[in-house]
Amino acid sequence: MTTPFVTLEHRGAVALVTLNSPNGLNPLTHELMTALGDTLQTLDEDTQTRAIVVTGSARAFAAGADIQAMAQMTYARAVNENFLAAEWQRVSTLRKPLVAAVRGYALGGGCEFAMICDIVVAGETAVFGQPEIKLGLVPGAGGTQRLPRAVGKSLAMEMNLTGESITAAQALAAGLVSRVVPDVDVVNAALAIGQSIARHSLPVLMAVKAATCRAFETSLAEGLAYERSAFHGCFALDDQREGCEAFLERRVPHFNHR
Ligand code: DAK
Repeated sequence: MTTPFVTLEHRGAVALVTLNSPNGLNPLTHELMTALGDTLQTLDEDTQTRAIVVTGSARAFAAGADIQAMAQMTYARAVNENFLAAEWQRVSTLRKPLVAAVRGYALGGGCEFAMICDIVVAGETAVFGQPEIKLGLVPGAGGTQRLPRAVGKSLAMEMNLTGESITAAQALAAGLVSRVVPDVDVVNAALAIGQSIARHSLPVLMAVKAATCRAFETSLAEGLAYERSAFHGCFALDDQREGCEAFLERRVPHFNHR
């Protein structure tokens, strides 16, 4: 399912989705977001796919929402048409693990989309920022919510209020990304993480993602109760029995994703 804006490749149970705008900056236009949403939704429903890697070009993961479209936007249209909300809702509610492989600019919605992903791998020259303030805008897809949860209040405030970007090294130190690798190795590093994820049981992977995401949305007591319920629920799966038996028999488990 390759479109002019999004390229899709399959590497076994790992899907590689590449944002693909002509100048490599990947402005998140309506067309690109629709193609991305269609692709990710299809992969989320595909039982053969267990992890998804999303990347951009060497120049940019994504340079944010389409400033051409926003330059002409009015308050009435933004509210009445629920501007950007529906297409972003689709990419932020996926159940499968998403790994972002970030090279170059991840700005505004580009940084926010990386934060929607579950794991972020960055190239050494990657740049993360929320420059919306320079456009007279508040970040709209998590810059004021996911960013402080990821990097803490002080750095999030500095990024959101100044609009200035941070480097990959700063992003690693702050916890925005899980690792930094040479630019040329970013996609392969993300694919390797994807392969390491994809060897596990699909329903358990989705349960782990759901429970971990819960940590950012609820109290500790409620999150722990959710986790305990998810843990108990695993005993309904053949894969739980297989995983434990394989350990005891000193062999590799063969999960059937049931
Ligand atoms: N949109 C449209 N065009 C863009 C663009 C963008 N985001 N970014 C770059 N371009 C265009 C430039 O206008 C230029 O077009 P031409 O003049 O060639 O026609 C071309 O791409 C090349 O750009 P530059 O000449 O500027 O290239 P440089 O290498 O010098 O600089 C740059 C690259 C990425 C640093 C720079 O282009 C830049 O700062 N871009 C803007 C980054 C930015 O401000 N992004 C934040 C946008 S606001 C929401 C969901 C999402 C959002 C909000 C709500 N909901 C769910 C409600 C997101 C909002 C945003 O992302």
